[in-house]
Amino acid sequence: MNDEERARAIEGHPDRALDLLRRMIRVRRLEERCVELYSATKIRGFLHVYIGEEAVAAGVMSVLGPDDAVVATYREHGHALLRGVSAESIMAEMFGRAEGCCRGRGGSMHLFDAATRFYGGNAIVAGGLPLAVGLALADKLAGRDRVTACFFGEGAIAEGEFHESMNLAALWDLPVLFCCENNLYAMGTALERSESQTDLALKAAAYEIPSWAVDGMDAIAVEDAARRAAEAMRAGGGPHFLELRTYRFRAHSMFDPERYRDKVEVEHWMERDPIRLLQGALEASGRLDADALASIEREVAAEMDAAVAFAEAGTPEPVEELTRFVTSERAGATP
Ligand SMILES: Cc1ncc(C[n+]2csc(CCOP(=O)(O)OP(=O)(O)O)c2C)c(N)n1
Ligand SMILES: [Mg+2]
Repeated sequence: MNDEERARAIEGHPDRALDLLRRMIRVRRLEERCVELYSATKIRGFLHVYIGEEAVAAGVMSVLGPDDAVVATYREHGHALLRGVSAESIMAEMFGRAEGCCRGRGGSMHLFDAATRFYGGNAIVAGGLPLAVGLALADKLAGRDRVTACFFGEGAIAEGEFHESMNLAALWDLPVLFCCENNLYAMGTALERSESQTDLALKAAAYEIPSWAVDGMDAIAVEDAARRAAEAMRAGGGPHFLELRTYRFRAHSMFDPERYRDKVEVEHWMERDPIRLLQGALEASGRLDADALASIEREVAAEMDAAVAFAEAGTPEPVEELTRFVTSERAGATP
């Protein structure tokens, strides 16, 4: 999408564009807090931030309805937030508090919330794909008109689960929106070092799944592609695949010395920061001024302050409860 096309899209739907900006700012500010709190050892364990990739979750999530389902990876704080899991419940989970969305037992990589149909938070690379296929199969068998959006990194493409999932989704015509977040690296491994074919849309095409490559730094382009795919799927068009070309601005996780990519490359991508890109386009179209932006930032800061305060005041999971929920507590379930 060039500048003119983006300006036209903003003119067509100014509220949608502002909403996308707001969504991305919420995700960015949430994760900046997480990084600070990690350094202050309030958050422990692994932490993988999505900073730089926000346009992907913001764009896709805005075309889903409340009955649709979402499956994500361990880089999922933003997906959970935009799906409707509260910042308080996410932050409490990060802190390992009983008030967190998984009672503090999941942490950063395993956010989960059945009420919003947010099915994780999956730490196993490609592990979410068969889950998404199963959810979509259940919906199809029950005659429910729903879409399951499945987010995964390009590293998942090297896994057998990716190929099995694509095949079954296509074979059974299941409404899965495969959203490949291609940020060019799987930990320290560049895509061209692990794949003979780096055009990922071709992989989906091999399974007869309609697939498009999308500028993943442009929230409007992502939303537009996701909307077209979701509409086709709701009309019975079967699975669709989006390759969202994006970049993570930070290290893979908090323990990554980043020896595999040079600063010039990172700076080059940072020039296309998805938040600045959309903010600039909105300003140029006269739909956003400094006051309006400051007011979004103020509201988001208040939301994140409240989330941190909630997590701080939360209760650590009681030690005597640690083995609870290892097995089901439903009546008749074997312990
Ligand atoms: C099956 C499996 N193998 C290896 C790992 C270790 N691992 C964690 S993240 C990661 C890289 C995944 O990269 P990608 O799918 O591109 O996602 P990104 O981190 O770039 O978002 C690997 C290999 C894992 N979690 N699961
Ligand atoms: Mg990757």
